[in-house]
Amino acid sequence: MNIYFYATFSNQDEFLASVKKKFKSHKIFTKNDNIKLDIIDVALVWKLPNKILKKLTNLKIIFSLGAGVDHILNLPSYQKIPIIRIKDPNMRSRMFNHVLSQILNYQLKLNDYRLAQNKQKWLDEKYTLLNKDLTIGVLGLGYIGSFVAKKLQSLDYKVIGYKNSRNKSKMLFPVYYKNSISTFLRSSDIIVSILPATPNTKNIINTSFLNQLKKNCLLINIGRGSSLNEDDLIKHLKKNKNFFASLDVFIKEPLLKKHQFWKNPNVTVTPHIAAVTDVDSSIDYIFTKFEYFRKKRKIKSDVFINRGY
Ligand code: OXD
Repeated sequence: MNIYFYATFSNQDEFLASVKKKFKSHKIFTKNDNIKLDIIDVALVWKLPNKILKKLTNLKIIFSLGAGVDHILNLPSYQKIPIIRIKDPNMRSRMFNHVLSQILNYQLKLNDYRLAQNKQKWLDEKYTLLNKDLTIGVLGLGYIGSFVAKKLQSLDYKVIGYKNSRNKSKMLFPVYYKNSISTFLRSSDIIVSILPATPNTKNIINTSFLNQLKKNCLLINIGRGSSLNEDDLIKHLKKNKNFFASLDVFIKEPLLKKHQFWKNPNVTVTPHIAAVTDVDSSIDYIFTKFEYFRKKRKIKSDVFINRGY
């Protein structure tokens, strides 16, 4: 089969080399190959430009080289071709590690000591809460969110979840749906948002959402920047000096140099690194799905294309 690879990763050469090794009996093309794009059957992409997608007129399947698929669904030339996104246990373990690091940073007040160190100041010890004293609200309980929630629960945190639609699989912690979001927000000490970018999640974290949170809440966003109204958060931080945010995703990435988040002492900015795409395990995952498709000549999208995730 003819495969097209396009990615914007810093390690994309290494990634491509591994793809070539794994798919050794197939032809792999990139933007550096001067070919007619209508010969391509399968695309492995991260942030593919629309002008390329437009020319992939015989495409049968698209693999997203990340967890999210908004980078495909938002392309004007995308036409309901099955999409398979990476569901990689290594990716969700990394996501969990990132979330835990941000929770502990806040819970143990480690930033205060870091700031004091910058001034060579020996701070008095500060009282810190135990895991069992903290309620963590996980917003979005998909492949990654449900894993993060379960792991946090296994560490004794009180976990609650929020989902838009009722889940068939039973969760071992309370899950709130649709209109019960207020109870979910008011009960949480920490919110972890792992929402995909869809029309329903756009700006969901706005002034009304933030006002329902505790005044000293920590908001962690590792889903998509579009779910947070950044201006509303800036206003909220001005009024609530004990409110904290740890943001890994933004409306515009890279975050603009002049953005107020950079210098806000209550905001931790990380550059969309909560989980890098793991070269080996993600290629193994893609290859298994690819082989299925090659043998059966068809595959079901593992994305709800109409819902956007
Ligand atoms: C993503 C990813 O979808 O990094 O954001 O995989």
